[in-house]
Amino acid sequence: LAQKKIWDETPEQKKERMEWWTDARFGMFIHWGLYAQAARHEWVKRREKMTNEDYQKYFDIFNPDLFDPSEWAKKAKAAGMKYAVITSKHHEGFTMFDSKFTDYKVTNTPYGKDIIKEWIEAFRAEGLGVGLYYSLIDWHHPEYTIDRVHPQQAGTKEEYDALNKDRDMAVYREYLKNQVREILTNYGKIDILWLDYSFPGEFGKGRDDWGSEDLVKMVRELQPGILIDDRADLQDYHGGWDFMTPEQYKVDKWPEINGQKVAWETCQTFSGSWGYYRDEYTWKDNKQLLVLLIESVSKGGNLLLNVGPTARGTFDHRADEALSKMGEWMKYNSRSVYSCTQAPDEFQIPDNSVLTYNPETKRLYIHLLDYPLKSLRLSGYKDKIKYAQFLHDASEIKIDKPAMHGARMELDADDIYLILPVTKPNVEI
Ligand code: JFZ
Repeated sequence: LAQKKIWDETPEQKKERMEWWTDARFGMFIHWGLYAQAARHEWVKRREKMTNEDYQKYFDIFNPDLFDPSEWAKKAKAAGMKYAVITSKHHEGFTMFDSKFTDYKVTNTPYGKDIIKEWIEAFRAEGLGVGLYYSLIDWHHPEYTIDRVHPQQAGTKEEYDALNKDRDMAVYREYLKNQVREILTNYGKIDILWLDYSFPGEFGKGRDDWGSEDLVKMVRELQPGILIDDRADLQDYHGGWDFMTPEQYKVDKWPEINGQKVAWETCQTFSGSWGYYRDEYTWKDNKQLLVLLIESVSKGGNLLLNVGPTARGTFDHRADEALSKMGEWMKYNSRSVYSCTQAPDEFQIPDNSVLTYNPETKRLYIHLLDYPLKSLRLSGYKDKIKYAQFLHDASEIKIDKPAMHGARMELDADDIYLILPVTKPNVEI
């Protein structure tokens, strides 16, 4: 079966279009909307079965007086991130940009200004790539057919149909297309479009509900350089998407489709929810976050690490601390991240470590998750390594046989040993 074509491009052209992003490896996700005020998950409206009337209070008082996007951009940059993606509209249906097609928008709240415009200008000014998340799902639009699990709880197919008899997805489809056109027309060059999400099935929604084929064609015409995620249900379309988005779980190996390795980006939260959640205490520690980044790169992928800003427009102190820790590590170790990817198979992975590799410089980076005592055995590395050094201070690491006075250990002729100082250098992980 021939693939349907949305975009004409050779694999080489695609690789070139995506290169800044595959080199970048590390970005910031930002989930921000009215739900930041509830401060208990971006799905709060659904979880607590709130009606539009219940939710209205968040619209009426939205006023993030401390919002300083240039401060956010500086923090992202200091953490080592090269791009960022912000929610221009999440499932709640509220637009953080000025739109001609709705009144349910930031410019009609007490804040009164176009947050997306301010955000894009500030992030661009710091040299970061800019991306816009746009929710396909919409819990506010009057023509969007209510999804099965909803405040009004349609259980059976009949109940579901009855609930939606006066709603017309074709009208919503047009609305969503109009808004995507707005965000890709009014703010200059946009690097990434992050559509979210499809859930095909009897009660589900997918490409036909969103008009994905049409939508993505328009996106490519408006922004030929843009990168699009894979959540509009267009897997089988050439040009329908650019990267896969495994979420909140670890990837075992570089994902493939028909034997071809595909570009991917995992998005991850600090604490579990995406929107600001004041009372959530399941925060990942610094090492876990670093390992997420390193492991992603080691399997050819990117990490999009999420911050959920508060309703006043600031980052939670726990997010600030985590970001600055990442930044400290990146200051010394980013060379093992940027432009790096999975190491060639000829390099066996030592215990408790992760390998990354820069194919241009042909440098191999060994990330020791657990610092070994005195030496590191590299099985089968003989004649493959010319020189070894620590990354944080560029000090030489001798390649030698380990000191084994009186020991009767067999040394494999293909193995080499890195002779390490006893004391672990004072750097993160
Ligand atoms: C979606 C959103 O519902 C969520 O609020 C957040 O924005 C996140 C980034 O994306 O959640 C999803 C979407 C898709 C899957 C899981 C959660 N999925 O395909 O497994």
